Amino acid sequence: MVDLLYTGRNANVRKSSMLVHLGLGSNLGDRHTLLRNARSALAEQLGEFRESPIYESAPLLGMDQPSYLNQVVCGTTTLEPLALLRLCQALEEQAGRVRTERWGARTLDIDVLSYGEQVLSLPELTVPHPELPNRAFVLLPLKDLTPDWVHPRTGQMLDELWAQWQACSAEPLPTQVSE
Ligand code: A4P
Ligand code: MG
Repeated sequence: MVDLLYTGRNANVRKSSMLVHLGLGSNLGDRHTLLRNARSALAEQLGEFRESPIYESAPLLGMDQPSYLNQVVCGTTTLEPLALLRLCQALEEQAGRVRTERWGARTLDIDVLSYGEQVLSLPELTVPHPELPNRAFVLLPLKDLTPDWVHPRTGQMLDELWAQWQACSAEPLPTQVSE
């Protein structure tokens, strides 16, 4: 269980709750089970928890790695941004993630995609996730979950970001897969 550390009245907790989006990715091990376990753990931590369909895609830049499953989940939280990041990292650890190189294959990656309408640029955390507009495996599930979401820094709607991705990206299109 990854909880308790992140609850209670302390500096990690805010008074009002925020809608957050988290991007899940896995390309090592039993990918579906790893995503399912992460979803159940996050469903315990977030209010009004919702999950997108799962998408499969080749690694970015044609890297020599197994293909990825990706999914976006959303929900409300009173955790402060860095406490939310630490929760994500604790779940990555729990899934046996070993960091060898940046962008290396991983059992579980959980990126903080959005934190309410906040724009944050901290040493450990950039929100919205800077690569969000460049990734179909994030944009498509985001559109499935919250089609009216607006990027708080650029003011762009998801349809606009998606049109931009389609016009500019040479990456292969992810396909929706069932569990
Ligand atoms: N960090 C800063 N901002 C954030 C944020 N918004 N969310 C810092 C999460 N972490 C954030 O991350 C490195 C550092 O980023 C952390 O210490 C944190 O303080 P990491 O998870 O340790 O390493 P990483 O995942 O290898 O790096 P990064 O930059 O997060 O890579 P990405 O963005 O996860 O991309 N292809 C497909 N098809 N699907 C994928 O999911 N993912 C990647 C990795 C490459 N290719 C892929 C996919
Ligand atoms: Mg990451």
